[in-house]
Amino acid sequence: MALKVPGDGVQQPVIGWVDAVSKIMKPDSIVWCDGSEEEFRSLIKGMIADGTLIKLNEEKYPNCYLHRSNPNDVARSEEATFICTENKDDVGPTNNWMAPDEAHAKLLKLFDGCMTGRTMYVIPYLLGPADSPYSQVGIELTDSPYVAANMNIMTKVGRVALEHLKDVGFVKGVHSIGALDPSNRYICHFPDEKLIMSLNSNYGGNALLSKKCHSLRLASVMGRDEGWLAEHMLVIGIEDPDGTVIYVTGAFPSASGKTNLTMLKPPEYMKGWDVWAVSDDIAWIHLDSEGRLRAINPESGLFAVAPNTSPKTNPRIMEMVKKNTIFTNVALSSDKTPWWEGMGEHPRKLWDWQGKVWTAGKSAGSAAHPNSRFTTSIHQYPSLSTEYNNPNGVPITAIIFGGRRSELVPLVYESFSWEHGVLMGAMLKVETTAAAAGEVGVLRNDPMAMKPFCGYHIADYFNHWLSFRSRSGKLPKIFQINAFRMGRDGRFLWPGYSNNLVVLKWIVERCRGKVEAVETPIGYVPTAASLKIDGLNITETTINELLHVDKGTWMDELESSWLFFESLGERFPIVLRQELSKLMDRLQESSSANPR
Ligand code: SAT
Ligand code: MN
Repeated sequence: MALKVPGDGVQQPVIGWVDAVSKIMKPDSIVWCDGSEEEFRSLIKGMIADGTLIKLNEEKYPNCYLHRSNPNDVARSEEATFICTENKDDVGPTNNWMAPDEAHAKLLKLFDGCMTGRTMYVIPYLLGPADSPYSQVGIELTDSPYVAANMNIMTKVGRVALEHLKDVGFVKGVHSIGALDPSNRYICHFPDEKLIMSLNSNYGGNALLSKKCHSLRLASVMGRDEGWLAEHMLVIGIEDPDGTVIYVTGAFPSASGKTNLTMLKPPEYMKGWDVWAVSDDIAWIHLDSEGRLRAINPESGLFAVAPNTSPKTNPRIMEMVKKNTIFTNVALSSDKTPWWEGMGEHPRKLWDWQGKVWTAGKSAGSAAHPNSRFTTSIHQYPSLSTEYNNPNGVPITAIIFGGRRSELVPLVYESFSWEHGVLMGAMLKVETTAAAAGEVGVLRNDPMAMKPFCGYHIADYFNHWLSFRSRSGKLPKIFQINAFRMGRDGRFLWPGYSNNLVVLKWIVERCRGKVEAVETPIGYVPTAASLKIDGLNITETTINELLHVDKGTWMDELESSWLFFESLGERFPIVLRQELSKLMDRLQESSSANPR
């Protein structure tokens, strides 16, 4: 099939590459995506016609759709994800490795003719503001109209990308649904070629190649080489009652509340405070000429977890997803509205995420898949930061690490230094969630929430973080938070959601030197009084429990981190070894850990 190129403005390297790939994939037709509304509607129309999408209630959820995945394809497939570099040592023990030649040979065979009978969509996308020096272009070739429609929401598709491409190169992404065969599922990254090849999955993190594959795995390697950071972080502006806004980033593992924190609606009792969203998942962070870290959001949309979002826990998100949204693997009520666990009262009649009739108390499992998602434009969010599109990004005053820990980690604490903060991030362990295939609730090392996303040796990544110390005297303060600590009765101690603004307020005030803390062996922990606020319904005993630093369990934690660091071999930075020893000494010297 001869390649037809639309109008002018498509550069020769793009044409040459699309032509070469199409000769292998052999699609019946090729559609160049322009990112228009019209194109989106036509993709949707086609998918409704062939059953890929179900149209939802137009009155209650205008322009909203439901997609049901193949049950074998509902989360990221980490075991099928590879980094392909010449030298195996460069990917480290937290990644799967495959030699580039072997990967190319294997994939060439599998990709051969895989788009026969299908349309190949050419999706030029821009990540980041149109006029930013930090933005990047990628082109994804896919046979999935679901991917094409989602990319239209998640990125800036079309001419805007091709125009940006004039100055720089582009990341190449090739994706095919194939036969959705899990035994031949591959998500391969080739950092040296700026190439991604993904086959046999149609799930977000495996198939929307702009997201984890480009914005994190490949971009993290570019960041290492060029002196910046690509992070699995939210970015928010926190406004105080004086109207001053400071920006913070937060690294939390998948499905641990990043979107909820980004879209937080202040509680009634915190008049004058607000939270402005810049990013809910990914931050590209560069040093500016004055030595400040500045973050941009490469994405234009959200692909976020639905369960537990409700008018009570997060009214702002509920409003946002009521129009122009694609839902994936949620349940469906008889009035064709979406439903998920934690949304509120259970409707009388319901179809589960696979389309089977579901009855509360009788049917097994959950009605919505625990990793069910919604895709929606970030521009629909009413509290989007006015700085969202600032080409220079927003200046970062604090970095927060977080995640799910039912014990050990206090509600919030601050590191003593940049190096100690990097250790805090490196030691991050979290309970696994449904965002990746595999067991849920298992504690695993997830340094900086980047375990599944760092495209190179994690010890080199720690070194890269440490290198910022010598490059700037204005680095952000580093904190860790944990809203998931449980009491002996197995219940969450902290009310979470909008109340998390109390924790953010403490962080803001620490950055301004306005609030006290107790020096403990692990870092600066708030005094109970500094978290007390009229309206926050929690006893002082519970606050103390949330802030408790237990010497014995911390010693166990350090030992297990030590083992993890040992497994990283010689590349593990000596500075972090020293920080860990210092932390051990401080704990050993203390009688009980919280001197209060
Ligand atoms: O499925 S994604 O990888 O896009 C989301 C996540 O797991 O963080
Ligand atoms: Mn994520």
